[in-house]
Amino acid sequence: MDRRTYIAGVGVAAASALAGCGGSGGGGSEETTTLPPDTVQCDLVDYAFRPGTDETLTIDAGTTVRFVWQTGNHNIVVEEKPAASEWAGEPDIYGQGHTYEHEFTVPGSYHVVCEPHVNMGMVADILVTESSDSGGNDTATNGSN
Ligand SMILES: [Cu+2]
Repeated sequence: MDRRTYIAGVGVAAASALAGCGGSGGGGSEETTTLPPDTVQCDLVDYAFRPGTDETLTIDAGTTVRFVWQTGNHNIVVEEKPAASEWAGEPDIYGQGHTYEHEFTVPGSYHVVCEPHVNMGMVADILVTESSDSGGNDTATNGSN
């Protein structure tokens, strides 16, 4: 009888010990920086748009740009844009960590500035090209003949 009680006790202890080390040994937080489809990221960092300042940010119409304030005290003021575009930018000044997204639907050339840093060259050119699926060989349009 005593021996049976002892064995039962060991069993419980072993089970709880197994449960205790049940987790996978990783613990590394895998940071997902994957952007949604048709989205590109533009960092506002130091005194530049990256990309945009040193090189024109070129995207297809229908692409969303995610602007990320990697440093603080920036805004986005639209100085030039296609006539059909109603994009107003992000004129309020935000601190580090702010994000702002805009889907560019109107093809053409855009020029934006960061007002606090325009004198330091913080400007960007964005070129929106016609979406690649316009004028493609779409067989669906060839229905009846
Ligand atoms: Cu700025």
